[in-house]
This record gives sequence, structure tokens and C-alpha cells, in this order.
Amino acid sequence: MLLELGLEYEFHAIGSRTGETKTDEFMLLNPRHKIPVLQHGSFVLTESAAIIQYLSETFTRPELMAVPRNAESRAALNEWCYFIATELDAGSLYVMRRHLGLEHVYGAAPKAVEAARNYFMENAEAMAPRIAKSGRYLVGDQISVADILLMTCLDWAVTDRIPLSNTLHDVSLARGRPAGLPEGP
Ligand SMILES: N[C@@H](CCC(=O)N[C@@H](CS)C(=O)NCC(=O)O)C(=O)O
Repeated sequence: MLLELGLEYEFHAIGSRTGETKTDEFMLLNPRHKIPVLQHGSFVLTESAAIIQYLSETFTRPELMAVPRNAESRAALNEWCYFIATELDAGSLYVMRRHLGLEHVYGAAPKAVEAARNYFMENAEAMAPRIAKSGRYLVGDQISVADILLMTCLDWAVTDRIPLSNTLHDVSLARGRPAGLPEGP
């Protein structure tokens, strides 16, 4: 979001599970020892979705990015954001991440991993026709917070080799997949 908005920023590389998220200094910023954290002046914000939404509203560039101003269009955008952040990310991909790759922290749970993979596919594919129909962006004809959240999940799914329909796979390629990531199935 910082790049999309062309903002100048200072990046501090803090590695997860390296101990860097558990220093006294970092724990003052986020007592849950999680990255990312945004510091904007004296304002400190955690939770990636909240961070990108805050940036999009604080540094609004109407010519670049959709930031809904009325309740209905904001609700339509939020519907996408909450769906992606809760159902696709936290409820599916992050369950897989926790129990496949981070078993030493969260424990092995192969059945949960399998169920989470299926849950991702079912939910993403249910929305695939709407995602494809939306055109280049999910809401209107400009990029929004929802597109950044969706692309994060689709890139992650492709990297994790979760089977995607041609529709979703094409969306993941067409809507700005960063170069250098492995090709999907
Ligand atoms: N819901 C949070 C999740 C953040 C999160 O889980 N971050 C991981 C890295 S992707 C982390 O900081 N792990 C370090 C730790 O648990 O100590 C968000 O979207 O910001």
C-alpha cells in the first residue's frame, strides 16, 4: 500500500520467530509480538488489513485508489475485505501455515491442514465467478484495499500449490503477480 500510494517510508526488517518480535522495544509496539507494525508519527497500528485501510484513507489519492465515502459502497468493500481476511487468510491459509511448516510452534494437525485446504478451495471457488466478473479490480475500476488482500491470498495459494480453477489462476496471473514467485500448478 505504501508503494501503491507512492509514499516515502522507512522500513525496519523484523523477522518473525527470530526473537526480534520479542524484544522489550518491539513488545511496547505490539504486545502480541506480531509483524507488521506501522508507526506514523506517534500513532502505532498493528494488523495488516487495518494498516492498509488506514493508509488508503489517510493518504487518499482518488485518481489512483478507490476509497468509498458512503455506507453502502464501504459495506461492499468491507464484505470483500472481511471475507478475504477471515475466511481465506486466517481461517484457511494461516491454519495451513501454522500446522504445516510451523508444527514445532503450533503442533502437527494433518486433518486440520487438509480441512483448511478444502475450505480455502470451496470458499475461493464460490467467489471465483464474481472475482472474474469484477474486471481488473474487485470494486469499481480502481485498485482498493480488497485487491491487495486478495492478491496476497492468491499468491500464497499458488505458492502453497493449492489447486485453483483456471479462473482463479488466471486472476492471480493477470492482476499483478510479482515476478520471481514460483508458477502455480
Ligand atoms: N492478523 C495479523 C497476523 C500477523 C502475523 O501472524 N504475523 C506473523 C508473521 S506473518 C508474525 O509476526 N509472527 C511472529 C510471531 O508470532 O512471533 C496481521 O494480519 O497482521
